[in-house]
Amino acid sequence: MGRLIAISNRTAADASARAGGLAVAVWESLKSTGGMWVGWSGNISDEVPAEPEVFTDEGVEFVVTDLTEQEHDGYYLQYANRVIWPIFHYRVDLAHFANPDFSAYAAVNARISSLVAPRLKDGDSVWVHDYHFLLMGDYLRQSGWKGPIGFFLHIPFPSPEVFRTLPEHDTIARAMSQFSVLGFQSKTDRSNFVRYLVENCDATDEGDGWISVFGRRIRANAYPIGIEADSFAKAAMSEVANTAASRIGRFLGGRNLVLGVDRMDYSKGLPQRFEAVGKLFDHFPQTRGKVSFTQIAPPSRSKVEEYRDLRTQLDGLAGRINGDYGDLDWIPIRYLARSYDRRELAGLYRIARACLVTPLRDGMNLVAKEFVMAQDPDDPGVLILSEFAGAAEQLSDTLIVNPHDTYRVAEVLYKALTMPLEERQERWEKLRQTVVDQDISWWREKFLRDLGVEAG
Ligand code: ADQ
Repeated sequence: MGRLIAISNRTAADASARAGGLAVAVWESLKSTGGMWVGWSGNISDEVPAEPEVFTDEGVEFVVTDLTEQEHDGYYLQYANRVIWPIFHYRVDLAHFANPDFSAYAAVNARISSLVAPRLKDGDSVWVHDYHFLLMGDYLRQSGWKGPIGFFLHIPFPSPEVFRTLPEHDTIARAMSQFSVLGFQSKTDRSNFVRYLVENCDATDEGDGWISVFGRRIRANAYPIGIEADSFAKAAMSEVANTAASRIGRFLGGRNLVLGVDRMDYSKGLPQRFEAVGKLFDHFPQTRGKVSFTQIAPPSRSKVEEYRDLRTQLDGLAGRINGDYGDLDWIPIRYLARSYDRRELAGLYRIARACLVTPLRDGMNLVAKEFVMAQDPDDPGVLILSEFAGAAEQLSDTLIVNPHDTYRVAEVLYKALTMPLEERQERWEKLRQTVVDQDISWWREKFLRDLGVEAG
């Protein structure tokens, strides 16, 4: 059996990083094949290191390298996070176009590829992750590697009209066509990619996932990512979860909890969500004093200007809504800009009457699935989910909203808060079944099977 070689911006070289669902899924596949994981060490050094750091843990070989300040800025902060991320999330208005950044992005793709190529052996399969490494297939092919290369995109793939706003769209699409299997989160993302190839590259969609393009046959499919469903359900009943639930319970004093949990990112629709909660109190005055909304959003990418602006905007909105509606003994909106342990989050999900998962665009959104798994079957809360999250394709039995339509979101939130127990249970049971059936192992096995890898 050949090895599996994973490439991602960050690896789980540090055992504590193996806690999340994705890291666990990749780690388990690598362990079962005696594989290798290649990526950025997370450190910055003055010069390009002559050699990567190489070490083995539980039979998995890690190959990680520092980036120089210039590489980190051009590849990671600028091109990946200020060009690809906004455009792939349909925020062309937030993209910063600057040519040298693409060179830095391409150079880091090439450098990581040069660490991988000499270590590949016949029978190996490569699995590249995410938007940081869209060019990796091309560089690996240039090095002479003819074996399978899979690629999974964790974020949306935009419609061809939006993708074409990326000045380097042609180079990127050609490079992506060098992968053997391309995985997308949703059917919509997959069809956007294929439509681009058909319209711009003379590709043919042969059906059953096969595309012929540039004289090659490649596969492109939707593989919606899942969570460790059973383990999350257990986490929600742990001691740590109970403690977190009783702490917030003391604050709520019998009021209903509406919860939001997101990395702080403009794709998550947080200002619109705050507006919708304000409209709930405005148009449904019977909810005043009876409902508290808590948004948990740890800052991310705070070196990027747009993320700092978002924080300021949210502070202003929460302040205004609390000023307008709050009372001596009631805070309508609470905003906690910090991280919580996964078991604590699970406890908060479990006690929430409703969860607002309303991104403007999201590849999948794992919070939606975590919320479902954390519920108490005797009294489940209600998930309100954006139609623009990849998760909406699988979780169509929940309340689906357009996050831009804030008045409607307020109405749907009211509906959730007043939904009879029987309806909540019926909807939840269907959602639970889907999240359990299509969990993280299902996702990994489905992708690796198409790549031709037998991994446990
Ligand atoms: P993200 O954009 O990070 O991931 P998401 O899928 O929601 O979005 O995952 C966030 C994870 O972080 C969840 O597991 C959540 O529990 C955790 N988290 C959020 N807030 C937290 C907090 N305050 N404390 C601790 N943990 C917190 C990208 C894509 C998504 C895609 C995933 C996986 O943008 O669309 O679903 O990758 O492919």
